[in-house]
Amino acid sequence: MTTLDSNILDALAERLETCQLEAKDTEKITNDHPDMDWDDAYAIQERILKRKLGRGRRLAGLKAGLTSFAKMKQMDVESPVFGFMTDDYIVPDGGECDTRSLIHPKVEPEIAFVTRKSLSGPGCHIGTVLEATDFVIPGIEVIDSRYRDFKFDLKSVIADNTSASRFVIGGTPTRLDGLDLRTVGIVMEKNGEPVSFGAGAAVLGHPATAIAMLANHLGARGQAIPAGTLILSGGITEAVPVQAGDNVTLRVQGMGSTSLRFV
Ligand code: OOG
Ligand code: MG
Repeated sequence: MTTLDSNILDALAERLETCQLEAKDTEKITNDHPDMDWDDAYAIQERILKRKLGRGRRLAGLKAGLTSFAKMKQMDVESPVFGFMTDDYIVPDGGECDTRSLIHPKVEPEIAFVTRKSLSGPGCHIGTVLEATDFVIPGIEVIDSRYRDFKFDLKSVIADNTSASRFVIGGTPTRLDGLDLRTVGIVMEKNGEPVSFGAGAAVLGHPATAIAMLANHLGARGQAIPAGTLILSGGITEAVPVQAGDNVTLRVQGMGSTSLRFV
């Protein structure tokens, strides 16, 4: 049950989406609404999605965030969050990302899943996810909190669609048969220098756990993850700030690489 009035939820969605569209920051919304609850936060996020779909945008994927201890520690929060990406967030592999449309972008190395069967909760677990996965592929998420100095609490960041702003996937779509995602290594490079290192297990012990948590989260709302959905499973390491001129490449063991350039 939401606690905020429907007009207030609409106004907060408009405020946050306008910040995104105009690349301007704002104070975290819990400053004005300290008693808002989780349902309010997700209701605001859902209204942002409705605004975009109403303008003809298409859903491009779903995401889990704050799924690694490195990320939770970096952002000083303690549990995963879920969000969405629309088609205008897609950067082609090797393509450009215009920093003028962003506030203070950071990049995260992630493993993206694509499902071949629908996943629903409650009761979804890593086994269900592995069985329903078509392939995994390297992905770099560009996050860009609409909150001043990237400072927020969990409810504020959920309402702000978990800072989602752009993403790129590329490399080799890889089947899970015989692949242990826990020990798959990753290296992210900025301008040719390695800046982040990690392995799949950094994400909740196994990145598929993040997908199961998303299915269970949606299940509690009467929704499911459809077959053919792209899902970002969450940053393996801390996010790294970027600016115009930066080139970022993510290499994932056995899965090739994906990259983008900031202009
Ligand atoms: C929230 C989004 C975090 C991830 O992969 O952990 C996220 C943030 O840190 O701004 O996308
Ligand atoms: Mg992320």
